[in-house]
Amino acid sequence: MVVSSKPILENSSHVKTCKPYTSDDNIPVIDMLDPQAKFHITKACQEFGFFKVVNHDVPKEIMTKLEGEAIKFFNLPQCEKDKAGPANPFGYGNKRIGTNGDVGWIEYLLFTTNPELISEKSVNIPGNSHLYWSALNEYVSAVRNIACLVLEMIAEGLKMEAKNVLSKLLMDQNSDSCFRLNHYRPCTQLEALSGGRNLIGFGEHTDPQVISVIRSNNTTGLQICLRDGTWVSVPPDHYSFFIIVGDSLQVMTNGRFRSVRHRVLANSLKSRLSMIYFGGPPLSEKIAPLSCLMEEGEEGLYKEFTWGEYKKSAYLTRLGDNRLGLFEKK
Ligand code: GA4
Repeated sequence: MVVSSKPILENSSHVKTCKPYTSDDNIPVIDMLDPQAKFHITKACQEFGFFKVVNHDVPKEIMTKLEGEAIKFFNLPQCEKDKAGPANPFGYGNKRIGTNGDVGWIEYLLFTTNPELISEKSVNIPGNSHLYWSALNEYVSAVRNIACLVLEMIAEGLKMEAKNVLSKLLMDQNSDSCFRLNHYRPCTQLEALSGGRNLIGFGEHTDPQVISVIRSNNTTGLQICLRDGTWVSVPPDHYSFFIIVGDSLQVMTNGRFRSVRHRVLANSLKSRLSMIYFGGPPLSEKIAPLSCLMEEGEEGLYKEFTWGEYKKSAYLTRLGDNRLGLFEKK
């Protein structure tokens, strides 16, 4: 095994401080009770690949229960947390992300959400793990429902013939979805280490799946990249969800929707806890532009592939790589 002699943080990246938005005026906010929501969602997916969802019906208790369990876990002594690792890919990970050399100022737990695999035995959570798993299962099923509802609204907004064309991929019992709890400790040495620049918590990347649903505590850190390349900070909102368009949805809409690059910067004062559901299709599912969305004579922008093939290729890349580039028709 090759062990780097450098402390892991020295290997991590920094970015120049960017001008953050002071409010979320520029990030689309979708009110799920608005009868026009489906049209606002499709517009947001095209322009940003990202939006915030309010007036959803997920009870706060479902969020706070899992957050409490996650905080209990991340507050355990390091040797206890290590028992749930290493993340390969599922389990507890510390600083290392993936297997290709990415690092960040982060610790996390990564799970599959496949009902046959998500069980108390899949990741060894120390302590009263029963409470942990019940909070996790309850939260995952609530956010899967939000993801499916959003996908159904997208199908309606894009006037597809059946509203479950996209959501059925996540409802399938073989859906290859996953879930992660990310904990970013405050980085008190931030100034000294990075000379006034920001330390990367989770490096910039796009999500390979169809759609991701993220919520966090009230600590800043998440940033998205706009079409013109500007990075903007997303003001956190404890009880709202943020939706991220993934690479697979970009392909299925033949590039109409945008899988958004995003990243998390470390915060020098407060710890950030986020929980993200990544809705993926079954491994054997063909990912290709949906014929019902193609206009006459429109060329598909991507080569044919299954989700399993894309995932395999994605897991060989570095976080910041352009993973879809390999599948674009030249
Ligand atoms: C990004 C989205 C999800 O967090 C994730 C990540 C995965 C991992 O952490 O193991 C990857 C990353 C993500 C894409 C490229 C590869 C794989 C780390 C990495 C360097 C769980 C996923 O599905 O893809």
